Amino acid sequence: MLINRHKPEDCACILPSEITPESAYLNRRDLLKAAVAAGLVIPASWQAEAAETQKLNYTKNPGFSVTDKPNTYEEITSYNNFYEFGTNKEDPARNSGSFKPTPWSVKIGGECDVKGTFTLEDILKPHALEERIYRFRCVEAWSMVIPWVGFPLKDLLARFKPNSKAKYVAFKTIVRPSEMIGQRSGTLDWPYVEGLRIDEAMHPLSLMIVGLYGKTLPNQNGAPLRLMTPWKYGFKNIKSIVEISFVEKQPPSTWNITAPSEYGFYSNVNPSVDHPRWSQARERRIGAGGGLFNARQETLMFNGYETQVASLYKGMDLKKYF
Ligand SMILES: Nc1nc2c(c(=O)[nH]1)N[C@H]1C(S)=C(S)[C@@H](COP(=O)(O)O)O[C@H]1N2
Ligand SMILES: [Mo]
Repeated sequence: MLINRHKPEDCACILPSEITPESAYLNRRDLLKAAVAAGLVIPASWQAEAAETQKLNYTKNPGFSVTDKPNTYEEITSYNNFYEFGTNKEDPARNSGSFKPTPWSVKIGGECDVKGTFTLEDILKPHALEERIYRFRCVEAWSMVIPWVGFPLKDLLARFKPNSKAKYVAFKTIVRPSEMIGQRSGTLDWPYVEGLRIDEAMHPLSLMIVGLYGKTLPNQNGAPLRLMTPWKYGFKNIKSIVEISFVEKQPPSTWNITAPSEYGFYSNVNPSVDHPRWSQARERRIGAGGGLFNARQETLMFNGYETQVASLYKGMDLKKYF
């Protein structure tokens, strides 16, 4: 999402001068594993971090899953965009080790009958978790396939009884500069904010995500709660959500307010509408053959979810509402 410096391709090209010795990449979790392997006695405060991700109970939902080969856990958790922890792809894994996703609560408000602040446990309690393997397409023209664990956003939203003025849903990420090094500088206006039209939010593909590969979310992927709308560019999928509100007017979204000519509110994956500085026709699947010239594949309309979501945008000029 770099604004001026790079073509999207460049974001993934590591120059020899940028290669850091492996030891510099070791995060607390890696150190912990190394310590355990070495038979060292680990202080209690560190042991808590060993249990950072926990196993979840869920059922697989093949009807809502693609059959593409999923990316590895390593790929999904080490190549991230989460500017609260830095702007490079490896920063979130490296810098999020001391972020505390528990305890957590989410404030619900706006045009709805049921409002208040709910603990994560309150939020999750009535929902059965499922695994869905979704395609994921970043606006920077790379992609992954990710086995998420979550539950339909519509089931959560319905509990708060939105009223007839609830035309959009707005989301906010936590602001915690003491644990989020990127928030100590003004790369973006914090908090990161996003929004969906209410019918997009209520679409059965829209998920609240709490895990991946059967375990709770690692911090770098948006612990403990993040959004997933697989037909939209990655940046719509706001991480570490602390506020959800129902609103009448189209809410602000971080990349749209940062660079409105480059990132629209809708942000639907669309190979025929180019970003002003690069083509969106193709994408580089992370992990699919290494090197600078690794395989690119065609980007599909609505990221391959066209039959499910095209009706949401009937009659809209998608070049104007990009
Ligand atoms: N709060 C917050 N949410 C965010 C971002 C961010 O910087 N901050 N980056 C977005 C972008 S650009 C992408 S591509 C995805 C990346 O999600 P992943 O790291 O789990 O693959 O998160 C999105 N959600
Ligand atoms: Mo992205």
